[in-house]
Amino acid sequence: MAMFAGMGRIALGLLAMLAAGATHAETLPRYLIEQGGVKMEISAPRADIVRIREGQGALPEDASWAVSQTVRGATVPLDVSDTATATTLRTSALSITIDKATLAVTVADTSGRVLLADAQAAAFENKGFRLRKVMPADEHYFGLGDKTGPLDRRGESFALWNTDAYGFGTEGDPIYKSIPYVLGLNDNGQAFGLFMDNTFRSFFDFGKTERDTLDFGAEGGSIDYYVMAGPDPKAVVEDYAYLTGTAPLTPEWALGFQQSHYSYMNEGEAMGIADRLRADHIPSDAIYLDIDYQDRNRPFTVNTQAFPDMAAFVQKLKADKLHLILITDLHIADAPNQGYAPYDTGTAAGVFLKNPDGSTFVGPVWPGPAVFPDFSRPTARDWWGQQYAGFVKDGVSGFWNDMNEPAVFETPTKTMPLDVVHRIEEPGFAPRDATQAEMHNVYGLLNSRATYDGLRKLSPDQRPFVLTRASYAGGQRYAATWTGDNTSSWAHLSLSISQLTNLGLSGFAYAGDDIGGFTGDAPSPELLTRWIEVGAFNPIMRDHYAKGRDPQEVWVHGPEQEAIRRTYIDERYRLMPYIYGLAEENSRDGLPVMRATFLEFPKFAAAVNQFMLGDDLLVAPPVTWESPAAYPVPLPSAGWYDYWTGQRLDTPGTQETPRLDRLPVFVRPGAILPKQPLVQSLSDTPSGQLELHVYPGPDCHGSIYLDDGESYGYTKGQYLRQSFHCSDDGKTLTFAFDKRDGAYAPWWTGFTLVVHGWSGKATAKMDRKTMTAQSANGTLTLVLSDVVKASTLVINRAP
Ligand code: MIG
Repeated sequence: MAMFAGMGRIALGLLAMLAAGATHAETLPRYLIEQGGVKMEISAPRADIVRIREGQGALPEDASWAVSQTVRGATVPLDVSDTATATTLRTSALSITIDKATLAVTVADTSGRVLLADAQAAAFENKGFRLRKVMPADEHYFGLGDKTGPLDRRGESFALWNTDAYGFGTEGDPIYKSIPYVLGLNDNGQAFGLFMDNTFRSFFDFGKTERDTLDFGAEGGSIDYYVMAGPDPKAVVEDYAYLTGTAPLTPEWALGFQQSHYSYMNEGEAMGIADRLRADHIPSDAIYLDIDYQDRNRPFTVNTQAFPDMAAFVQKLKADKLHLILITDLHIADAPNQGYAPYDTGTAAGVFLKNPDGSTFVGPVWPGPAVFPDFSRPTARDWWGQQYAGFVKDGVSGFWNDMNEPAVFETPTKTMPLDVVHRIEEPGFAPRDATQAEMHNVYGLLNSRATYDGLRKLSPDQRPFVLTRASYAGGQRYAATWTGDNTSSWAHLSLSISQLTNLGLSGFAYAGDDIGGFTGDAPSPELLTRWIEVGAFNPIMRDHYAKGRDPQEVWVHGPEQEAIRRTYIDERYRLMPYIYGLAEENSRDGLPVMRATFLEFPKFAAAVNQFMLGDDLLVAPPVTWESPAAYPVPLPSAGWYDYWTGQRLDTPGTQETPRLDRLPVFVRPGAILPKQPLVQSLSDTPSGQLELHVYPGPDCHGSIYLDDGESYGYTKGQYLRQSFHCSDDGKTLTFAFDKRDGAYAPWWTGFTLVVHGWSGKATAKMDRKTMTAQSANGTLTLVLSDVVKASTLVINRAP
């Protein structure tokens, strides 16, 4: 196989043609076949991922906004074998069979499980195409980002066309993002992945229109898709992360509680919110300013009547240990000769999108007539990045990219005409003009990419925080996201759970929704309380709401509701070592922070609304929020623990009677959860002991990850990582500390082990030291000094 590695395309094509006619096995890096004017190329960037490209007359351009050139260029050898009617290509994990007459493809794994099979060969229609795949009766479908509807997409159909979907319904479609990636899961818990890398308006139809057919396609562009083998769902998520990348590690403060409103109108109002958060002891880390901080809604300006000194305001917030996040929309006011620098410098640099006749496209948005940067050009992205220089200098910590579908007012399409001209200057692509029809769905991703890259340049040692509304596959590399303008209703609270878990499966580990709801009437006390409870276990936790309605900060419904809400926010802050550890894990393997239960337990039939935070916590909200009736909570096995009481459950499920102050959360037997003392802001260094909560059970493990939470020191050894394991034979619990890794110094004085499900006395021994300990309320507490070396603690249950 090595001999093919350096060969050019033409030689490969020739070899492939030879291979196609040969009866003996051969090995090729890419397989090419042509039939009836259709050219098809099959390659495997990795043994468990196959890429299929097809075009009429010619193969499509080998280019992508989602998948890097390195990944697209990678090939593992394909073993080719032939029969009279079909060719089969094999990697160590996959087998791909192509019908020579029709080019219909069947992808199977080496066990013979069919992952995805053509019901019909690809059809080229108008300027686009359509693929029809067999949809097995026991297959369920997930992914597609934050599309509405139930978690499982089976029986639904979706259009992918980024849309400003203000007040979208629980079945509303299309909404803000286009992530053409699907995870299939069968009743045996086996999964596969499918990613169609196409930015044109596209669709996925999961047997809604055509029974038992998974139908997908696009209005333009070419056929370029990947099938991933799994076989378990986590492996598919990791495959997709390999293709499209992972989210870079967030600044830790962005995992704290964030308060936002459209809009806090002036400094006094915003400081009032900051001060109240502190006075009421609501742990929190960020405040947002929405469009009204600007001068006449012009991006990168400040209304100095309302905010006389942004740098000074940032310092005041900093004294309250809060970060400031500013909205920065991409619609630059069309304001020539007015001294509006973004317009003047952008025009001078020629960065704005054009009409087909070469004039600049102008469309009305918040500032009135506006022009739009052409983010597919590096010069435009650099120019955009520089716009942040002033705010970064002022000390602003994060930026919010809204309206980047892009939204345009006063037009029924809610966006710009399809013939607006973008210019592609990107490695892999031929330098060329492209229409809005091609670029629309990737525009939001490119906007957030420009923001992220700009911030990286402006403050090289600060991890950026960017929040985007629109995006495309791979957008997780640049920004966190939220689900847009939801409604203050129970149905939307439930919807948030399926949206955020599907976003997590689709690469976006950092996702949140407007807690309490954005549109409609302000939430009832119960609705806001429940939403905050659930939000405490979401990756991003932001309370945000629209103009012209009653406020919905944590305190608005009086002390009783506020106390419940505070309990949940407090708990999130105590759990921050666990949550931050999940974020760090995500940066390496792409596993989301908030998880569909099947990611951990592929055969477990979870109830609606159940979800997991990492691999240890299972959150089980009521299925119907307002009903006082008891509801069943299925659990993956017996032995799970109630998070709040620490009590071990002997059955693989329980009943819950809804109580407003209780959001049921359960802990995996075998979990070791790190928790820290409560702080009011993540800028505060906790003091005291790090708690390790041990929940004895099988596969007992946990870990801690720590760094300074904001810089890139961790890439140069300034981190702390340590794993823990335990085993329990009923008499003795053995707790093992692995050797600590990394140079970052911990804040804690030592570890406090809290072992749950314990009764009676215990003697414990570590190194040569013996201690006795007493349990209370079912937990055994052991206060230790810091443990840096590999060590074993043996805890004997006293007879
Ligand atoms: O047309 O900036 O989704 O979060 O508060 C509305 C004002 C524009 C839509 C965002 C919302 C934000 C609002 N924006």
